[in-house]
Amino acid sequence: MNIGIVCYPTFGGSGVLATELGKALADKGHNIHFITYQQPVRLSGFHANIFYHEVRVPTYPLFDYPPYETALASTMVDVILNNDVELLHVHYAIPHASAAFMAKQILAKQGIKIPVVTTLHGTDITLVGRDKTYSPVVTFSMNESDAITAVSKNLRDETFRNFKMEKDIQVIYNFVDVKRFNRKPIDAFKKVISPNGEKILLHASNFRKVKRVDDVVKVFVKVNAEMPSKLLFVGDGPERPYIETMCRESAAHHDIRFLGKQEQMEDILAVSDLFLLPSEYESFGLAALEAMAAAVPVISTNAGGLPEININNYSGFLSDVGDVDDMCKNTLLILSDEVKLKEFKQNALEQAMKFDINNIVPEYEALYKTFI
Ligand code: GMT
Repeated sequence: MNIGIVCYPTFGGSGVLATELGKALADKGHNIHFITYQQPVRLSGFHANIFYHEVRVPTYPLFDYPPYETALASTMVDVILNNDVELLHVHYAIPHASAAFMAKQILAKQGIKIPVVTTLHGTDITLVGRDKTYSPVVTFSMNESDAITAVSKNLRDETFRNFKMEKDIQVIYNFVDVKRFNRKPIDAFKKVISPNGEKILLHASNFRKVKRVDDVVKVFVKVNAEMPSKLLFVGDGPERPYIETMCRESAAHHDIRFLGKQEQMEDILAVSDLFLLPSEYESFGLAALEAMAAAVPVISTNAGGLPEININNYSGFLSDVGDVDDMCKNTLLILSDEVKLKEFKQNALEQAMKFDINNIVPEYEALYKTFI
């Protein structure tokens, strides 16, 4: 098949998932055309079946806001016409679904029918998309898609609750390549981070308010007072300066490191003992799944789709949003007992296997085949 994939090229979960999907489909022999404004971060190296088409948004003195959506729709039309693309798969509704609708209409005038699959990822529905500034366009363009998928049951339900849907929504979960994430730790790296064998806790996100990164710090400060431990932060975003200040002023500041944006997550996960994700909401929690694939148990909230992935008292623990004491108690429970830690690590890996790339990608292929 010849598939066009539209996504955000950044470190966000939707872009990561879309890129990994494209790579997996290309490995299976499909031709994949990425249409984005920048090379996606997880797309590197050469692949015979992968093509990258950059959306250029020319500036003009009149434009305070260059019309990205118009440039995107025009690029979609151009790529489809010149590469025999048979289906467009857009990730994150805003503005990709409405741009796809526009492209579809332009092509229909030329007698070309292009099916559009829209995958909802989370904040496009639960935060931004619900805002009345965007809601009418998001509702319309979702309903005009030929198929809609959501990354968890919770996100599907949230979409039905918040939008006037005229179409069914298929749940296709996020996935992970377990083989890639289940790595041996690099001893030298571990030694640098925890020279005396301290337990390593990890948080990775885009440091937005919805992630409640301050709760990570609160949990760690309590844990650190009870046991020798280190905290690693991966990622960057608007809350980071505030979080860095909070860390500096805490009693645990010597045991906290900010690694910034990282591409080799698997190497960092391989040396980690526990992953913290205290989000206010997660449609799925791809970062938690990647941790579990590296046999790292997860301490998370029970918000959104997280209970569909992280199983309480099995692959980790779930707490109410903001219940820092409970998260601390659960962290200590896992980390202070080597037998328990080993058991949780094994469980986390087993749980991740249910979402392995080889189980989930065929679901997308089957969906495409209903249109092509
Ligand atoms: O995690 C983020 O904030 C980025 C965001 C995105 O849209 O890029 O991620 C969302 O999509 C991921 C992939 O489907 C999900 O695993 C994340 O849970 C979801 N984030 C939220 O719902 C906050």
